[in-house]
Amino acid sequence: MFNKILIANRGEIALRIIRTCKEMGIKTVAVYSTADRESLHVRFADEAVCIGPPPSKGSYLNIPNIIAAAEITNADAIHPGYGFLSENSKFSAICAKNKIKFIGATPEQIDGMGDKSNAKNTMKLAGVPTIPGSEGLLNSVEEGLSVAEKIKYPVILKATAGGGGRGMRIVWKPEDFEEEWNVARQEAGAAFGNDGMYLEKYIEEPRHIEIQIAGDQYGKACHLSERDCSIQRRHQKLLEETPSPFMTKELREKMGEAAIKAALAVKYEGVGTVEFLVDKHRNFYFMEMNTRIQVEHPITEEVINYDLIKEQIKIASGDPISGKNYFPAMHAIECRINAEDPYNNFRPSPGRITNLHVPGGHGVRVDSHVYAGYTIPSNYDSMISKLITIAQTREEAINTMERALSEYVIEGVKTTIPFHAQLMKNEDFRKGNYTTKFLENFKLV
Ligand code: MV4
Repeated sequence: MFNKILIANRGEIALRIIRTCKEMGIKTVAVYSTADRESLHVRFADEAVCIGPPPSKGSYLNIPNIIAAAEITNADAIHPGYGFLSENSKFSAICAKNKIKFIGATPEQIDGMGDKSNAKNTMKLAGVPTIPGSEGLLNSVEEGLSVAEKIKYPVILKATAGGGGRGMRIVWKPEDFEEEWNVARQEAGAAFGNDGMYLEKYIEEPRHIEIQIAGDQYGKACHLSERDCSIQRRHQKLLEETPSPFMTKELREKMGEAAIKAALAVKYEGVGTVEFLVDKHRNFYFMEMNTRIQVEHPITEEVINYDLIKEQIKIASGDPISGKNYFPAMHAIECRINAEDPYNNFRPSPGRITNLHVPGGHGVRVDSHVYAGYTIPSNYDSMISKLITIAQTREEAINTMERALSEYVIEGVKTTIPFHAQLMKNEDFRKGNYTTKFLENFKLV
């Protein structure tokens, strides 16, 4: 097992990782920018090293400074959390070169999944269902038109270097194809330095359902059931829940087996997520694979009673997994409480939290790094906390969430609490009747 882990992140996830390390008897090193001097991750870690100025480029993305911090503190592993360097293949390679264990994927796995057309091809060869479309990248507009003719409109052009909703164009009819193709390629070239495009049938009103997986060094992989992440706004998730209200026992088994195939196909070591699009007929298709711990991991932890960060660290240190699959015994919901104004296009609202009362009681978990008097810097994401409720049934988890949201007091900044409070009362949400289009028609009053 590791002696000391450096956490190359900030905020709630840095705290989350430090907490598990403490329970495992592993020493911790925090790194921080000058904007985070007063942060709890700095105080809770055994040691802390300042790595640069507030902009991420100079600090949380500054590879030489983070490696230097690991060297001077004698850390034998680095946990990257999510975001920042968690899916940076160069960083993964540099850690390996410096004999520091990167708690995440190999450079080959990161690059293999980062190229979306390549990832899709790998999954197709492994027998994971993929969306009908072009075989790899398109070589010309004519080829695109002919594939679109075959699979029928609407179709979607995707940048192979995109992902997470970036670099996509929907094409509804052949007359529009050439124009969309030109715009898409130009945008992808400018944004990613790579204008490779591929084509798929456009799935209308899908659900985003992802499967949590774990794999070890000994060729074993298992799944830990699903999370429904369909409640998103402009590709930003606002609420996640597990089990998915759309799930059936049969679909879970099929999607779970497909996710395990995906993990085995890339010899995945650690915890990861396989994202699927699910259509109204419950056909499911591989979308992307995330080679990191995700923001929404706590809801899975709560319904299967399993510490995913601990598992991640154990796998990285060479422990085998049991290989058995895990199924939800409870229902859990996560609301992302962000410093954003939901009445004003979710505009970021950084600043000082002047007064704070955090909800508690039966079935409530709050993962957060903030305290009364804390200032949310404008340099990073605007998440204040993840409010998670756990209950025997979905209805009870929603009722607990409604109660917890009503107790939550955060003064000094605008938050997404009013949005979630209204969502809990929404009839379609209550019925579990929602897709990725749900928030487009949701009016906050
Ligand atoms: C799609 C799609 C419909 N059809 N692909 C968005 C994120 C990126 N990973 C892929 N995305 C989509 N791909 C086909 N062939 C619809 C989306 C999509 C979406 C997917 C998941 C969650 C929210 C979404 C919002 C808009 C579009």
